[in-house]
Amino acid sequence: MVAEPRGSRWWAAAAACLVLTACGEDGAHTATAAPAPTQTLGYVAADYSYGGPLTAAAGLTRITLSNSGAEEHEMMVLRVPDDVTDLDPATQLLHASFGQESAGDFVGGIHGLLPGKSASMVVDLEPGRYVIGCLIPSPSDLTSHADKGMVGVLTVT
Ligand SMILES: [Cu+2]
Repeated sequence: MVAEPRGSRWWAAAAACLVLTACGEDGAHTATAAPAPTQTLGYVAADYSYGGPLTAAAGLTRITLSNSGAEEHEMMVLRVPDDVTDLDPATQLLHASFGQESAGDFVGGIHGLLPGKSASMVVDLEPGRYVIGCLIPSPSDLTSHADKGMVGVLTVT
């Protein structure tokens, strides 16, 4: 009769110990599994353009975007296929957004960034061309920001 509660406490202590050990191992594993970006590219979104670098080195990259405009903005990052000639970035972005596979693959995006806000994303940039752009339409005329010039080509080497 006396041994039973003692046994329960021992099991409770053993279980707590196992949980702590598991947490420690899991935390260490998470820390080593996520490599740090090797560079940061900073952009400022305005109505209707981006300020920021149009060339970069390949590698894991943090991209930051700050919205200095009066409208909501985004930055989509589209890897352009190497065989695309006569690149028209706004059209390329539009075709890719409609799922046209030949237009390329999106590697990242920051969406719905309100005026005065900032956000960042991490993308793995391989050598090549990337279209950066914003397809949000202006409330006044429903024209996409890309069609108003908020689009660019980032060349990665
Ligand atoms: Cu925009």
